[in-house]
Amino acid sequence: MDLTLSCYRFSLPLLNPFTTSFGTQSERAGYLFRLDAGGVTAYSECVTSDEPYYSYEDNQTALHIIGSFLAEMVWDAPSPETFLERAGVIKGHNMAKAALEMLLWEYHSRAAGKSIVRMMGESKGYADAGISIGMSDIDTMVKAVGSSIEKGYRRIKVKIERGREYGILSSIRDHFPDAHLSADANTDYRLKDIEALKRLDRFNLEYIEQPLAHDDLLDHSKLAREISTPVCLDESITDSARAEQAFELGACSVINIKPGRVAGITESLKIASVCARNGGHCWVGGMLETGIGRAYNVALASMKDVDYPGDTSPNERYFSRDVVKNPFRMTDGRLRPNEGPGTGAVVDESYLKEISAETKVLLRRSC
Ligand code: OSB
Ligand code: MG
Repeated sequence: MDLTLSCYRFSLPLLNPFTTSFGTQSERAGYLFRLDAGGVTAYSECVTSDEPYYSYEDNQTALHIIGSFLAEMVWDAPSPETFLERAGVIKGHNMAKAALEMLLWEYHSRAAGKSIVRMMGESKGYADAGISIGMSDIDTMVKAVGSSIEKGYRRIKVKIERGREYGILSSIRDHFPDAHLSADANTDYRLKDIEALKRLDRFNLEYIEQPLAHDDLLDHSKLAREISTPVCLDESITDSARAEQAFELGACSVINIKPGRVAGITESLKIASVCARNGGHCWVGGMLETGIGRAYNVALASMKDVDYPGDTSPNERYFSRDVVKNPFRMTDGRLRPNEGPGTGAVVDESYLKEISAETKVLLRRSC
């Protein structure tokens, strides 16, 4: 069997710039991966971006780790489990690992003629859709919340930052007293800011996402005891062991699962069951993925243990034209995962070439 692993360096402009407490993103630029073996083709997406602001990984570190270490570990198209055992020798770099782990999930489900959803486990058959709204002036944010509610999104999350949290959330609450609302701080606060966070209790948020440092559990557990708003962790949860520790400490009651952040689908599924076992809740987040990464996220978000609406919005929210020919549509605030085989994403190969500055073969083997 001949095997080829290749990557595309792509960029796609976002319809609207996306502002979080760590900066503004106006395009999605990164790497897509393709595996060809035994007549089967699979695609995946690495969720890193050009800057190491969300986490320490960025596009360059991911390509370095993949090109220099991980690529050779997929020479025989191993199962995701076997790949993770091999990759375990490398500390961290979960986004780089996830790009290949997910590629192997898709490869094996395509080879078996099954959908990735069926390979993952028991599905609800749909994913409840929420939206993540970036920061801008208050009027624009209030309008964005209003139009998202009209479109049928089941949960509205807004980005906040130190000093702007009260203004943003009080205006939104004034206009939409009953909205299912949450706020994502992307690590902008510390325990010394606790008074500002306590003042948010009056807004009846579903949860506040990652208020404190990216690698912290202990201070979150102290915060969670002092505020009535439930705490949701994103950046801090890097694997299922950390998820167990978070529940043991009382650091959170909700987890935002991003397959990229936790080295892929295998660990994402484990985290979902950790949440269920501990009486917590979870949902699937996003990293502004193209239709390739989105197809994995929607499949995961449809799993039975994923019980809250996620950030998995339909493709049209992000790009005027996506790299897939079959974008997700939202009906009644829900997306249906593709039927497959694999993720079911139908990649528009000529458009993918158009948006790619470079294509590179990382591994070619006969086995
Ligand atoms: O913290 O969830 C986050 C986007 C980039 C980096 C971090 C985050 C996000 C989002 C967007 O909130 C979620 C999405 O719509 O894909
Ligand atoms: Mg987040």
